Amino acid sequence: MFDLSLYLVTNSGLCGERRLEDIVEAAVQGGCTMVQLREKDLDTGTFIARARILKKVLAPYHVPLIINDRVDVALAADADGVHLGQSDMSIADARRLVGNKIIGWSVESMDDVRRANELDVDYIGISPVFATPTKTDTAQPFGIEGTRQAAAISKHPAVGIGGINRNTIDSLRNCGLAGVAVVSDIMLADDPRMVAHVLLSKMQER
Ligand code: TZP
Ligand code: MG
Repeated sequence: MFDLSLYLVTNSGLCGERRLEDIVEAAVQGGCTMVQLREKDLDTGTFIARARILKKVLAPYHVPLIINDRVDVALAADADGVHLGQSDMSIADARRLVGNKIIGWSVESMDDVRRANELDVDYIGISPVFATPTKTDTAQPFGIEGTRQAAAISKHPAVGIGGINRNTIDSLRNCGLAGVAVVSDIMLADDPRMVAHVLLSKMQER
């Protein structure tokens, strides 16, 4: 099984001078329970190489590595799973390819949540919970009430993403989420370990 409690979604554009793998390792030491490698601009070979580096970093912590968008990269690097969106390959095709690896699926509306209930996914990502500068081409945010409703009708564990940080996380308590996914609050932190620790503690106050 896997633990969605605090799910780091990477953005290498936010690393500055630091190495992605060092931020990821610090975040995991602070308590991140899952990591998604999300790369929108890398060529395939570099994407796979980066996935292998993260896999090695995460192995001693037993934290699963999920690859965004790319089933081929997940298979090549033998990652633990893949996270797909509404315009990626179908879940049925992905399932045929990845076998029993983890498949996550972003849902952008209540209709998507109902569709997900009919699909062989392992978790859904409620996207976005709040509007966020990290990703501006999103659907209409679910908000707190929408997130609660989506989690309630989902038969799969649900993780929220979008605008979730140390300031907003408390508002998601008792929303029925299995966890929260965070990009910028951790990626931009001077001390990603401390920020992850704070976020996880706040999630566990539920
Ligand atoms: N998908 C929906 S919102 C988002 C993604 C990848 C970005 C979330 O970033 P942040 O910085 O945690 O708001
Ligand atoms: Mg995608």
